[in-house]
Amino acid sequence: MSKRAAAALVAGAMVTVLTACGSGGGGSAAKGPGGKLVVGFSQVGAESGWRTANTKSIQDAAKKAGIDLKFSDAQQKQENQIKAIRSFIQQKVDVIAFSPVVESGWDTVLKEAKDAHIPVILTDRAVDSKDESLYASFLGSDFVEEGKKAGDWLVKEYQGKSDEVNIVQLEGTTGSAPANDRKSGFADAVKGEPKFKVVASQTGDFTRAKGKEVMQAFLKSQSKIDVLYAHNDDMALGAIQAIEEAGKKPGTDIKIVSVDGVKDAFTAMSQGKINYDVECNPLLGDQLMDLVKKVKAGEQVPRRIKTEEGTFTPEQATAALPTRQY
Ligand code: GYE
Repeated sequence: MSKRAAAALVAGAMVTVLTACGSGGGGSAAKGPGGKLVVGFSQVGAESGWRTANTKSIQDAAKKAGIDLKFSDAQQKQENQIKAIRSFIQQKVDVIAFSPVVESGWDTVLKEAKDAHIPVILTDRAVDSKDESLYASFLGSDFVEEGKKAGDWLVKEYQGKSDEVNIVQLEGTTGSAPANDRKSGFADAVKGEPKFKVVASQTGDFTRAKGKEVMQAFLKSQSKIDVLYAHNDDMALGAIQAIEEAGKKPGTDIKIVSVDGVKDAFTAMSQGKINYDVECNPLLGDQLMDLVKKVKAGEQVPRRIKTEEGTFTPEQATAALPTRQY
């Protein structure tokens, strides 16, 4: 890089710092009891084991960091999240954090927060807003990468075999970042081999009940299913019940690859019912509280912070089970 380009970059970074100061230093925010920082957090809901672990992590971390957390559960509805954010703005919280249930439709309310000089941090899921000044940072997983890891496993599992592989897919919440990205990452990984056919794909809304219901329908409508790809463990666990009730063996008659890596899925893996699990780490609380403090102090923070995560075979899951936190 030339010296001039480097200087331009530094200047750009400084503008970002100044902007962050401007939006973070609202100044008039009402302090919580004992002068604590007040954070409004809008959670997606309580749809999965992953979500429960994520909520606990955020609540515990806030307590530990001495932050007054105003927690709101949106019950998987965008309108509830928009209402919660508006109420946080009215209450003049110091920082707003939220995990957007879907990717689109946030610009108006984010602009309202910006106009009120309240910085916003996205956690877990992203928004598709073009205007990057609407939020300070996004902390969460790379969902495309997760989908790719699931697809890469399948490619290896069926290496050297030429028969058609019929795949059914249980998608996450329609329009959500993890559903969109896990679908595209997976499709990308298997697209080089025409033997892989996604014969049915439908949303199970990231829940066990819906996962079971949709799998029951797949089992009725599809004459041959070789593989289930579930966008999260709860849907995979629901589907396992449907497969067993249909008199088939999950993990053997139908191979299962899933995402999250929650304890219940590891138990199912130790029983041979799930063949591969891609980890998605819900324990974002400490990192989030750290970010909140920095943003409020007007410090420069990275625009994107990715969570580190791995993958699990049944043997690895069985070994990890006794110490798994979620
Ligand atoms: O995979 C799923 C949850 O956004 C990463 O949401 C999260 C997803 C997670 O309901 O279990």
